[in-house]
Amino acid sequence: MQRWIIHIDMDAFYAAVEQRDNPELKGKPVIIGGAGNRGVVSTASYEARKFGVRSAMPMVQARRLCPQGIYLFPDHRKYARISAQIHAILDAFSPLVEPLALDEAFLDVSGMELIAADPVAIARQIKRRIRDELGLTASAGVAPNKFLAKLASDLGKPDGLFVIRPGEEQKVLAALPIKRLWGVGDATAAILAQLRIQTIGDLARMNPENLARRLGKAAYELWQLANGIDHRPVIADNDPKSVGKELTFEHDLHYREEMLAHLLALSEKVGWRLRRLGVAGRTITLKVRFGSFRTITRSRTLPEPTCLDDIIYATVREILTQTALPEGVRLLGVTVSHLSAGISQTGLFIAEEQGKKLAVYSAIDKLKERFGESIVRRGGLVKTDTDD
Ligand code: TTP
Ligand code: MG
Repeated sequence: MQRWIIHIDMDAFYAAVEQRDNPELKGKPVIIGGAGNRGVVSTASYEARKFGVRSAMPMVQARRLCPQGIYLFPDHRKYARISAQIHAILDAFSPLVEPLALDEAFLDVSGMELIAADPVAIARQIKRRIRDELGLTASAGVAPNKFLAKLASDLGKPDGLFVIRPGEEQKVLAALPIKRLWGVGDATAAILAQLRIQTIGDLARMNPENLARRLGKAAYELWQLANGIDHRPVIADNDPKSVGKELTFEHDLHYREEMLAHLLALSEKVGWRLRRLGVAGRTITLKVRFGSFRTITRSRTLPEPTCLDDIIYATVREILTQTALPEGVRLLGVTVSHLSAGISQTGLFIAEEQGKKLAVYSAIDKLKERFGESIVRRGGLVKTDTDD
């Protein structure tokens, strides 16, 4: 499956927020930064950048370059609040979102084109929602990996949407200065300059073994980046140890049929949450609390991880069959643990059979997202009182 990563980065973030909240600042050179002699520029509006003002520059220098600029202190609490709103929007587009900073994040949208829009359309939708709901502009980069996606969002700034498709890596990279590679600072750039390497294209053409003699271990990774190769996964920041759901009944249950109906509903909820998080798990646990409050848990570990409702359900059903029920049941719970990440990234650990089903589940999940979790249910399931 083709990997697709989107990198989102807000344009002149702090300055854009202040311009949004104070229309008098629109179209003007706005510089946000610290006070005092040692204060530095946090960011500058694009109008101020025309004067040469840049992030991390001493404020005194900025004032010299742009005396007519409007200088403001940062309002970090406000930016954090808006950052949370941005990330909430991003979370709606992929279960695999890796926040990098207040104003930027990676999204892995691989495979989503099978069920929703293609990656470029997803990027366009994200930009539109950020503009419509927050009144701010973001730049998006769409590419087969993180390095290229981050580069792409920068190449389109401001309000950009820059796409690097597989096969276009060399064309985009070749003429860029070597410092655009991650991990190339002044020291590495100086060594490379001795080898007459100025551009990413120069580096890409080198023999990686020769390079390693000068640069050591880092050489191979740099050479890969220069050739547009980057296997690093997008890592979602919410990294749960387990995903579970339980339900307490108004009246204790005495019939296994009834319990199974509830277990199916719980399995569907757990499966959906796993898929939304982009994870799958190997250990399935059934929890039973009896009328007397005595509680037991029973687990099974599967040969391979799953995020599929019917495998989760089949497992808890089997566990229930082998569990003695000497009294009425007050609560049932289903939990999946021993999680591994990255279904949408690689699909690697999902066996072929599961992979096919995953496509079907993905379509169902889309409906659930649009119409609410209860809309899609299997036939024959009794209505349940859920506790969420
Ligand atoms: P950036 O995304 O690097 O910059 P930006 O959003 O202001 O501008 P653009 O992306 O369009 O080039 O950083 C995001 C915010 O982080 C920025 O608005 C202010 C803050 N910041 C600092 O406080 N100090 C810094 O040195 C940098 C680079 C950013
Ligand atoms: Mg930014």
